Parts: sequence; structure tokens; C-alpha cells
Amino acid sequence: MVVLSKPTLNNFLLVKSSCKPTTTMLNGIPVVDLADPDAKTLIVNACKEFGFFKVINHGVPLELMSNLENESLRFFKKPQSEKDRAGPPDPFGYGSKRIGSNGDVGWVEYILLNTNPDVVSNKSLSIFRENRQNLRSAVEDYIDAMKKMCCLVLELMSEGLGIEPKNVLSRLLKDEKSDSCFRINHYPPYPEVQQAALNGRNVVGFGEHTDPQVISVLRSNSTSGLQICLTDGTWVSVPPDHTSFFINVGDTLQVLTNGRFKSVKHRVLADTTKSRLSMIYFGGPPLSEKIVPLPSIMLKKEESLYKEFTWYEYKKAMYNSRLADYRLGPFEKS
Ligand code: GA4
Repeated sequence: MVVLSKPTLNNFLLVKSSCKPTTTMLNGIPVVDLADPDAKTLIVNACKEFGFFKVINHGVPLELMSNLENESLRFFKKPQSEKDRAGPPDPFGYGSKRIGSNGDVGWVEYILLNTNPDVVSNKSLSIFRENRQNLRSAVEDYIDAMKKMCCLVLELMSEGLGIEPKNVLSRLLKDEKSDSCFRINHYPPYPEVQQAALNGRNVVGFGEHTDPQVISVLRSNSTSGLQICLTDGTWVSVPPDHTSFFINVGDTLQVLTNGRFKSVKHRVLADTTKSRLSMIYFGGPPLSEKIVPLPSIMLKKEESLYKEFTWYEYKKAMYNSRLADYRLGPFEKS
């Protein structure tokens, strides 16, 4: 394992963003109460305007979240040499500072796991060796709950869009071959953040990107850092809320809705004093699924904005890309 020294990393971690500087948003980010009879409309509006919203009244017990948080922290507190035995990621497993395999770095260490039993990863299996059965069952319970919640949100979405059948989107995640994955990110404090800010720079925990899948759901502890980019290019800080979930529209959902929903660009900036822990479930379709706009959404004579491709093909392109690349670009019709 190559140990990255701090001075070398500093050059990569300090970025001037391609989006406009951070501002505070007047109305805040959309909040959807899943028990509200209007939830479906609120979800559709939020996906069109932001590609992002917060979910409350979701019914997931707080204990399930804190249990996984505690088990994850126990893992991240282990000696570096022990954690490195479950890395480097292949792309699954334990990773530190390097994200993907094309040169992206961030002030983060993470566990990345696949949920598709057809994709075998020895690195991700090795996370659960060395007496980590508690972590394994916390992960399994949590993923189960996230999959259910994502399916409910996707069903509300299709109702809100007025398309049938109601499982037209959720079936992609319910499929036993659904190629979903799960990530636990640990952002240690970065004491020099303030100095960097004085020089007009941000310290990047996880660089700007959109999620390639259909939908992702994030939960974090109470440390801030997450920002989303609005369609006018402004970065907005998302106030943390450890009791709620944050939903991101992914690239695949943008295509399935023929651009009606926008996949949201987001990033995480490092914090001076507090460590941040986030867990993200990425709901993806089966590898062989053709990603084309849903026929039931298309208006008369409306044409697809995208070329036809499978999730396998999109994933192949994704692994050849850098985090901040506009991955849908090559799949757009000219
Ligand atoms: C971004 C969203 C998810 O975290 C992820 C990431 C993946 C990885 O870490 O292996 C990628 C990134 C993500 C897209 C471009 C490539 C692949 C890192 C990277 C530089 C797990 C995913 O599905 O795509």
C-alpha cells in the first residue's frame, strides 16, 4: 500500500470549484414528509428542480442507522495496516484517499461494497473477515431498509409523474440482479481547513460528481460538509440531519425520465474539527438493462435525448472516467 504524504495530497485536495461560490439558499432544500398525501407531487417537483431532497417521516428506526454508524466507526478506528488488508478497492473494499482508479483523491477513507451477488469481490468479502460479523449484519439490515425506502420513493415518483405501472422504476432495484452498491465514507477532520479558506480554496473530502445509478440515499452524522450544485451553478451547503435521509437523482433516472429529472452534482468539503461519517446506498439496474426513456413518459413525437445503452455499457464508461466528468455527455444525441 502506498502511503500518501500530506504535502503531496495538499496539491490535489485544494480546489477552486468549477461552479459558482457557495451561497445560502433562501427557501432551503426541499423536504418531503413520506406520510404526506402530497408526497408524490413534492418528490416530482424536487427531482425536476434540484434532483435532490430530504426525506422525513421515513419509518426507518434511528437505531438501525446508529448501529451501523457505531460499527463503521469501530472499523475506521482500527490500525491502518489492518484496514489496508481489505484494500485497495477492486473497485470494492477498503479505500483511503484515492477514489476510483483514474487519479481522483479526497480527504476520505471508505468502505465500498456491491450488493449484486453476481459481482464477486474478494476485497469486499475481506472487510467482513477478522471478526466483523456485527458490521456485516448492521450493513445487511441497513441495505435492506434502504432498498425498501428507495422502492417506495420510486413508486411515489411514478405516481407523481402519472405513469404506469407504479413499479416501472422500483422493479429495477427489486430485480435480483439489481447492480446496486453501498458506501460508507469517513472524513477525518482536516485542521488546516481554515487556512485554506483564507486563501480562497476548499479542502475536498469527496470531489464534485453525479451518481451514475438510478437513485441514491445518503445518511450522515451531524457533521456538515455535503453541498449540492444548483442548476444556476451555485453551491449550496446541506445542513446535516442524522435523523433524515437525502435522496439524489442519478444519471440513469435522468435518462429514464428523458431529462425531466436532473441528476444532481454534489461534493463533500472537509471540516476543521469534526469527523463526518456518511453511508450511501446506490440503487442501480441489472447490468443487462437497456437505459432508455420510459415509453409511458414520452409525449407524442417526443424523441429521446440519449442514444440507447445498457447499464453495463454505462458502467464501463464510468470506470474510465474521472469523478467530475460529465459522464452522460457521450450518450447524448447530438
Ligand atoms: C461516484 C458514485 C459512487 O460513489 C461510486 C463511485 C465510483 C467508485 O468509487 O468506484 C467512481 C464514481 C462513483 C464515478 C466515476 C468513477 C467510478 C469513482 C470514479 C472516479 C461507487 C459510483 O458508482 O460511481
